Amino acid sequence: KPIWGSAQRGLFFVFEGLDRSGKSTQSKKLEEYFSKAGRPVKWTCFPNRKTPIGAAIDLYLRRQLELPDEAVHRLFSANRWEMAQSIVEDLRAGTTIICDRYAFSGVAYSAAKGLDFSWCQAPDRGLPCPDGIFFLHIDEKVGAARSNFGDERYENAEMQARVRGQFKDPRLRANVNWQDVNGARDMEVIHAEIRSAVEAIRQEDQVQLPWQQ
Ligand code: ADP
Ligand code: DGP
Ligand code: NA
Ligand code: NA
Repeated sequence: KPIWGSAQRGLFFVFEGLDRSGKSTQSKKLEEYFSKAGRPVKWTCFPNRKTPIGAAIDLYLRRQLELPDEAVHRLFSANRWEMAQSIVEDLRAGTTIICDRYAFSGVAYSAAKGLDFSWCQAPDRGLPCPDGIFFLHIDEKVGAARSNFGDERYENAEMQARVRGQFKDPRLRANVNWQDVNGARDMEVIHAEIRSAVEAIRQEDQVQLPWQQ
């Protein structure tokens, strides 16, 4: 029985953007909005570093493990696939899922390292498709002013600039409900805008499209 099209199912929202664009802040605010309203909700994130595959990804990001770019790309995708069934079960049970990063980061970060864009999309095809993707835009200067880079792989200006370029690729937005959000404003203003977009999505009860068909 397909989950899509059921009025009772939970909704699946994803937050995307560069490091420090406000994904964690905004995704947790949206979770709080749902839970305060008594609507069943779960917050999650990718990479999920708590699974065995996630543990390998964590070592890789902390530079304690070296892997070819292709191999780590497949691990990030597998990390989403290992959670896919529980996401679908939660949605079916009526729980809304709010997720900090998803397959869009997967493609943007790996393509930024020079891997072929459609090769990067392939392993994530068939994953549960979000009802809405909120892409938080911030320019380099705003990101740099928010805090210093950490020590993890990818946390440097050159890589972030390349990821920024990849996130502009129209193939990422094709066939999905992509919502561009100006992330350089007051966090409550951003939250209010996202909240109304979420309620609009709920009321529309959209017909669901598969991921990147
Ligand atoms: P991400 O999850 O995208 O890396 P965070 O939500 O952790 O980003 O935010 C990065 C930093 O910027 C945090 O210190 C956070 O408090 C701050 N921040 C988040 N949103 C805003 C905003 N709209 N304006 C100013 N600072 C913000
Ligand atoms: P975070 O925990 O949100 O800071 O993410 C950790 C880092 O991993 C961040 O720099 C973004 C990157 N990342 C997230 N998902 C993927 C993915 O699927 N593939 C690749 N290559 N990088 C990813
Ligand atoms: Na990070
Ligand atoms: Na975050």
